[in-house]
Amino acid sequence: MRMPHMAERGPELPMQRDLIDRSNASLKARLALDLESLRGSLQRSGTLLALDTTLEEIMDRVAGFEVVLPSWGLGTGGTRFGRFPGPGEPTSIFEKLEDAALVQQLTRGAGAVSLHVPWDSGASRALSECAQGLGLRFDAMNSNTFQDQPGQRLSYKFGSLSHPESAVRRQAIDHNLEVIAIGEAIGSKALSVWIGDGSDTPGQSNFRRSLERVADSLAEIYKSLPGDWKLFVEYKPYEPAFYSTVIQDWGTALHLCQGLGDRAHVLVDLGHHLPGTNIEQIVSRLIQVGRLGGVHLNDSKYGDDDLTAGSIRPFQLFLIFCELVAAEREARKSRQMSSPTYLIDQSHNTRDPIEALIVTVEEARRAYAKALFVDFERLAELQDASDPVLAELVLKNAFETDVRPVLAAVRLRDGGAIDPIGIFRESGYRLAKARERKPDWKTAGGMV
Ligand code: AFD
Ligand code: MN
Ligand code: MN
Repeated sequence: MRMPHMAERGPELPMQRDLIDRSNASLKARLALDLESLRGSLQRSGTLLALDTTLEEIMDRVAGFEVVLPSWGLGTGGTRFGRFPGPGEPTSIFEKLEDAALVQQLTRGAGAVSLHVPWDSGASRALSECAQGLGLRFDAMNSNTFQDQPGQRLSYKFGSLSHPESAVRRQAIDHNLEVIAIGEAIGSKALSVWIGDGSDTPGQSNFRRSLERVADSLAEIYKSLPGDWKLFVEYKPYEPAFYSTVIQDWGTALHLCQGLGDRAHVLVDLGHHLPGTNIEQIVSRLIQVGRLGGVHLNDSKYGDDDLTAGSIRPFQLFLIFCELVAAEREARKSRQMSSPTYLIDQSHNTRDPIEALIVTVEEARRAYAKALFVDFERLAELQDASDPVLAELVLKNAFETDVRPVLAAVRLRDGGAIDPIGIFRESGYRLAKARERKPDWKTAGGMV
């Protein structure tokens, strides 16, 4: 008998509750011991006392830390050489939401999804209902003017928002307005703009004219932004353009945002930096000028922007979160900073996307939790006393705290899984989906 399609039978949570409960029951006792041993070691070292906090308070903060799942990260991505989709991958936005809900059910740290238009097209009313039923909400919307779509009137080959011809710019602007309209219908509150505009050879385009044109195009979009929306401007040093990118770095993105208005913010994609860049300092600068809108989590070894967050440079990820946590602390006092959006932006080429996302939610929370163990007051004293050795140790001590029991205990407390990957494998979810879902070789992934 054919299983009714998700869109037909209405949403229900994808993972059976008793499977999660059974697995948790078998691991609970060990987790409790691990948590107590961490508490003991934090008490012996005086860490909790110095931070004037409790493990429970730390757990509450971690529970409040959520990442947004990218719709394009739920299918197998690809490289410019090809894509190797696996059986049971989502073939529609509804099925992507189902998979996202599974990640959320197991991790309890990923209650929102970010859509990419036109990769994710579909009836918005049905979409809202489906998301609501699954306990998900929609975060920032992404427009796409870095590809030509079938039947598109004018090509983006030589640019979109910066194109020398006004008709092409108009088309790209209109697309962004359409994305805002879709977002409004489903409760989103932000538009993320990333453009591939740039040049492949010196002389191909005029640096200043291109930037002016992007500024003008963005101003048109900003004018139509609903009052309670934000505009995120993302930068990238190269690719797909290999000589120059129009919005190539945070300076250019900041310049654009400052020209637009208060609701324009810079989006920092961790992989969009040249090797060796001090990203934590960039994050700090943007916080300082009140323009950090969000972070796209991923990692990079060479010039890529799609490896799992924290997989290559976990210490750097931790340092970035230190800046964010420090700012959060200060903002709590002054009630200033609105928290940035934390979104995963990875392409999963050889791993199961659900597993890769589960691991990434954990990585992001791990870096955040470790940053909560930094004694910022002590750090400030050591900085003022010009004591680099002890200052570094304050950071290293926090970084070396094994927060795994905290993360697992938070998941357990919130109804998630102590061992999400184990349960996912045991459930045979993919296999079941492979029978139910029709393979679609064209399903968009993160090919960019
Ligand atoms: C690509 C870009 C950029 C953007 C994403 C979604 O490199 O990171 O955020 O597509 O548009 O990965
Ligand atoms: Mn990105
Ligand atoms: Mn990217």
